[in-house]
Amino acid sequence: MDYSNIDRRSSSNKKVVAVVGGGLVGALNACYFAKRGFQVEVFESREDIRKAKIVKGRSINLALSHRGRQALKQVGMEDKIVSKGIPMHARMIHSRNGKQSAIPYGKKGQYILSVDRANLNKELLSEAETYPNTKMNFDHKLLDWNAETGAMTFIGPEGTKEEIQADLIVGCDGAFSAIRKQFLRRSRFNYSQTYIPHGYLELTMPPRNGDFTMKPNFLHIWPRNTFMMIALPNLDKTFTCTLFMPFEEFEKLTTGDQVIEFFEKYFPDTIPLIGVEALKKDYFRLPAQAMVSVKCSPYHLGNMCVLMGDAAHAVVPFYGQGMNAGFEDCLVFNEIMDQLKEDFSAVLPEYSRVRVPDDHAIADLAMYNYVEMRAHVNSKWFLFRKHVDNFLHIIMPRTIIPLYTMVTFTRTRYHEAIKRWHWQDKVINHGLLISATAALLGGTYLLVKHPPNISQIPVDHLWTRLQAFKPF
Ligand code: FAD
Ligand code: EGU
Repeated sequence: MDYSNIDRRSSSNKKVVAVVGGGLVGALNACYFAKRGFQVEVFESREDIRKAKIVKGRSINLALSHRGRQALKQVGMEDKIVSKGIPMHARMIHSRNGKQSAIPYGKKGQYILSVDRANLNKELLSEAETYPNTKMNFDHKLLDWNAETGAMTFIGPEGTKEEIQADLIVGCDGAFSAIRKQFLRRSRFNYSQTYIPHGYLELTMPPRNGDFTMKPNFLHIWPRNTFMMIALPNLDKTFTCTLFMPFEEFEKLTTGDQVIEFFEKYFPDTIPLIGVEALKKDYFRLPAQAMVSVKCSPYHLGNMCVLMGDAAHAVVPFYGQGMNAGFEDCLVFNEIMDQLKEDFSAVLPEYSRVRVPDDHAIADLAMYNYVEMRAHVNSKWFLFRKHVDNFLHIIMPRTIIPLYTMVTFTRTRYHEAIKRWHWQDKVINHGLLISATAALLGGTYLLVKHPPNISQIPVDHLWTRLQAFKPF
């Protein structure tokens, strides 16, 4: 086998950064390191998606919110991405009887964006390539690397092995990270992964007469406890629906007719919008996909390697934060690079110290929301909870801020958001306790002050009633 040995370390005065994985986080990271003047090499196992005919991704569109936008802004990409996103100002809750209710995300300027994953990835790769100090290596799959020497082994386009060295390895190779494998062999590295019993399946709602079939500027939700569907709009006026349900339920539906029967029961309003024949076909196009939650720590290995994005923290998608958190990783790392003057031996441990608690917090929140939605969130409950949250926020705007608001529309550190949420719960419970006590005391006072005249009820009447009461 042809074995090329290329040491790409510090040939010039700037260090070489190898970004492994050219997905969303890898491509954004390439921009960050290139902007700082490093020699950036991106290694991506797939072919260049800008040239690919069929793009098989994990989901077609994603919700982009404040954290992700801030990270894009830092490399000058916010406007470009936002201009191709579709604002979603509210959720649209679909009840089983077909009733729809909108619940705004916040005030007028508070909206999230539906963005196309493939387009976002392409734009970020092209942006990274505008820097002369970036080199893209597609069709390069990392096989393994040596944590002692830092040497990485890739399988190149012709099936040849290439060994490559860099000054810093940035592992952005997703939930099943090959870079992370070497971390697992180290002492004092913590790792856990959990597959949830649910899978997901994507279905497309085509346009009708050249227009959207549902209102476009909403995140459409069909909450049905263990079954749930979500739909996000696309620029081509389609919606991508994502059906979440337990794998064992997916397995029960084996024929087109069973699928229609199932949809008639749970999502009847979507059948004419997807189309009976399309639904029967689309449903079986791909098997349901699994969802995994991965937590680990630390995120660095010596002064040589660091993990970001799903490679560091795969989260279940029930907060719409996976990519946003991954993008914020890049932003936080960049802030620390400024503070510690690009000294990797100081930056890497500091990044782990700062970022682990926050990424673990969003992993926990997403899992908590999954459990919560599955346990008792139908459309009535969802509407009720959001109204209560919004009401409390309106009467105490500075004291009570809904959790999703802190997560989605601020850069409040995720772990601080959880703390504040617990604190708010206490405030609300104290408020309820005080109200209840006040009601009790007030009631007692009124009873003492104005005692009701019991003698008005005739005693013999009571006696007859008691005698007539025969429990057996
Ligand atoms: P990936 O996107 O997985 O990219 C990893 C890249 O590394 C890929 O290009 C892969 O080909 C490459 N790679 C892998 N192994 C190797 C190797 N050995 N050598 C070289 N390259 C390699 N997040 C949100 O913020 N909002 C949402 O609305 C949202 N919705 C979601 C819905 C669903 C159904 C799912 C499953 C996820 C959702 N997410 C969402 C999460 C989001 O998809 C991920 O967090 C995001 O894609 C992570 O980006 P990444 O670059 O870290 O990993
Ligand atoms: C799941 C899959 C509504 C895209 C969480 C809300 C999601 C997304 C919510 C997917 C829900 C759930 C929030 C946003 C967003 C809500 C959020 C979830 C985008 C708490 C493409 N979630 N998602 N919460 O508040 O903060 O609207 O696949 F149904 S965006 Cl599960 Cl804000």
